[in-house]
Amino acid sequence: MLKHTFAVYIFLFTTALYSSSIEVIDAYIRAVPIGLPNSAAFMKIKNSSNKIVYLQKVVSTSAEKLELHEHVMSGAMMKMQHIPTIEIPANTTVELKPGGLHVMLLGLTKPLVVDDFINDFSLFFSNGDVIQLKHLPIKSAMNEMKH
Ligand SMILES: [Cu+2]
Repeated sequence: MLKHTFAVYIFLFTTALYSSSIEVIDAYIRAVPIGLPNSAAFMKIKNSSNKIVYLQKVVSTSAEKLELHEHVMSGAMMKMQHIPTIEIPANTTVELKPGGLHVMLLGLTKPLVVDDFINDFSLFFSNGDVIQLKHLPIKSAMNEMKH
């Protein structure tokens, strides 16, 4: 009985110790027709800590290169631009969405087919958090219109 209680205590302690202040919600990758080299990933990133956190790096075997991008106005045209980090202010949720911030996938290594999944997609944050998405859905760009 004593042993049992001790095990529960250890479990609670480690859970509290490693509980993350960063949460990734509603993440998906945009499906693209076969032959197109690039795509993008979108999601909401929630920072429930009292400190600013930066998304610094994304690693996945689904593309040769992954970059953090934003959209900026260039004259009358929207243009994508590579940025070093994505800032997640304290106690704020930042949305990566079409026409805004996104994770750019350059040089796709496999077809991105609707209803399929990407099984490795890791996000590295400045506070040391690493979020590994193992079931990242691939969705049609048409779904984006519904929002
Ligand atoms: Cu881009």
